[in-house]
Amino acid sequence: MKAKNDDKPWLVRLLNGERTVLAKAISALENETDEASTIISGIYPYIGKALVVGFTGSPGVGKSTLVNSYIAGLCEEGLRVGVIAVDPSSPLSGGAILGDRIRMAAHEHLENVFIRSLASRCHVGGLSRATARIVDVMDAAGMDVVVIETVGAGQSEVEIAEIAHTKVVVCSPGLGDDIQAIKAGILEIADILVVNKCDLPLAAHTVRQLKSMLSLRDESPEWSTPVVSTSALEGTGVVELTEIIKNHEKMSSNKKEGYGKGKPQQRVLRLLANSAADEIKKALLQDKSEEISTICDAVLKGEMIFSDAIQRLIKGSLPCKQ
Ligand SMILES: Nc1nc2c(ncn2[C@@H]2O[C@H](COP(=O)(O)OP(=O)(O)OP(=O)(O)O)[C@@H](O)[C@H]2O)c(=O)[nH]1
Ligand SMILES: [Mg+2]
Repeated sequence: MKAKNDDKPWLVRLLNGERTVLAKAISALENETDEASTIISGIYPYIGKALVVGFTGSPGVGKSTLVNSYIAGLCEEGLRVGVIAVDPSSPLSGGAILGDRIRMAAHEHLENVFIRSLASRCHVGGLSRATARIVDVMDAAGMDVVVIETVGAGQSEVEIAEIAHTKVVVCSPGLGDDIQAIKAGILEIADILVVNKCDLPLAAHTVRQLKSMLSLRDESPEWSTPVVSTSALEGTGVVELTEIIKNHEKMSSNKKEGYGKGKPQQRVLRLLANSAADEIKKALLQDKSEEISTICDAVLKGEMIFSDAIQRLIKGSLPCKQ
């Protein structure tokens, strides 16, 4: 490995897990600097080893506290863990960045944990891409597990969930917004449902409610979504959750398709597809040709259906198809 990268001393240091190099690489990817593309090309031969776990759920359900307990257990097993905390963009939750840092600070001194916060407001439209790249660079730097924490509120969270091998949807007891948010679609992405704060009243009721909602869902033959009760504050249920995450990972690794560990092809395809989409969009927006305005006019007049227009634009923007 070393000989191959003699011309890239930064890559050798990154692959050895040097924190300063990893931090710099993440910043370059996050800000899409000129170095970003060199970093991506450099790390791709080395990805596909980390297990990627997503924790999502409404604000305040205890995701950070739960992630904290989860990674403490992983560190005790001697594993290296990367954490990406995607902060809510709402100004109402502006304190979350600091809150997350403080709660996770207990691990900061541990050489085996690397935590990075990403502010979603800085990544309009590109949050999932930034997150995917940071996952990859943490993976290349030798993290055994990469945890992504997001607030389950919109499309970007669903996209981020696609990056994770195992999606943990967290809610807390009660009939409030959490259940509503879950009903609104987050349930669909859950591999594991957690009712956190099970030290509070109504937890058992919420578990029953979720189980009955799950019974209406089409389950895959390989995996029946479990509902786990935890109290991140008291540390109960976290060992069980860790075991279930491991089992889910084992199950998805055995599948021929999907995001099981060791299937980096899917991740490269996603990266290429996203980048290709960006390129096509850029080319189309800069294209002042007659053909483009003819297509737009035809759509405006109702003479061409949307899907046909898209097909023509895609074909026209790919040089190989011209
Ligand atoms: N009673 C109880 N409180 C908890 C538990 N887990 C977390 N909390 C509390 O719930 C509050 C929110 O916890 P966080 O971990 O910040 O929740 P979060 O989901 O990460 O919040 P955001 O990142 O802002 O969306 C804090 O005051 C925690 O101490 C639990 O298991 N039981
Ligand atoms: Mg949090």
